[in-house]
Amino acid sequence: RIVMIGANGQIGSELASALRYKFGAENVITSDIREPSVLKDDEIFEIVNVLDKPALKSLLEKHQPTQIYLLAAMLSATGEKYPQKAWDLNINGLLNVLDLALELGIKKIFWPSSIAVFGPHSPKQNTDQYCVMDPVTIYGVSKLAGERLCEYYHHKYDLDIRSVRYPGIISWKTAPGGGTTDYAIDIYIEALKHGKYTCFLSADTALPMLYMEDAVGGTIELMDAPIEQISIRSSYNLEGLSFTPAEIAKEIKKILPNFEMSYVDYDPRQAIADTWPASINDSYARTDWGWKPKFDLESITEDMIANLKTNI
Ligand code: VAH
Repeated sequence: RIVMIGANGQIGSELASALRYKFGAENVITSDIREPSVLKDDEIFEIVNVLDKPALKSLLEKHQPTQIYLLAAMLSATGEKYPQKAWDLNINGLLNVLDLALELGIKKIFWPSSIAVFGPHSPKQNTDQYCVMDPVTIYGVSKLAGERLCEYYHHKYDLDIRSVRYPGIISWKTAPGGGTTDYAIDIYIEALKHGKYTCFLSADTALPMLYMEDAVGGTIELMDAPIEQISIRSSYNLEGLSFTPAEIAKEIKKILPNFEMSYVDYDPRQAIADTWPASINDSYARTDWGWKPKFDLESITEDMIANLKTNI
């Protein structure tokens, strides 16, 4: 049985659907700080704040999960507006989960890190699993510290915590949550609604990205892998593809020929994106548990536009 914390977010909501499909809705208890906008009859949801340790403990004691998925976090751009809150949620939320898992004997945990753990002195291209990491956002700092905590709790207490460094995630089902990579979602919505988009990152800003279907599939592959195959206990590098705003605009124009792209003069998110890698070396994930993304920019663009058309 699974308890997922932060189930209303961009990744949590789609990961929860996939887990319900795989294990049955009765075995997936989702939670967040407020009710989800949609909840089907067979879906189980409870309101809990991951920072309220007693409340979290009673949720876990009530449902007796064998696995916890912790998706609650404050992302990069929002984190720069409220750095103390971002640190508190991202780190103390993780510590509450780790310590309660120990106390209640819950062995298996999924916790996402991010390519935001890399910084200005990390290699820019094909960034390695192990390299200099000097994150400049509080989000990246909290995810790097979180990785260290996860590795420590694994080696000290034998907790089976598994993690991936998600790149920018592209999806159409839920609105993005305050990230620097959100332009790669907004652009499709704006292209369909208004035929144009003013991008907050410069045309040549290449970033590592991943389509939601690949992100969810990869996460479940990681969690399903036999424990002896897991060699990374900080967090696995993961990439679907890398592209620039100019490249995604070109791909959209193949389907919407009248689409017009323009760029803002400056946006604070550019300063964040400039410290992140352009592409990631995810060879450990490929070797250890068979990671292989399915979507490229062409199939992402087709899928996004087809689905958004029916949902806008
Ligand atoms: C963000 N979408 O932009 C998240 C992610 C690598 C980017 O961590 O903050």
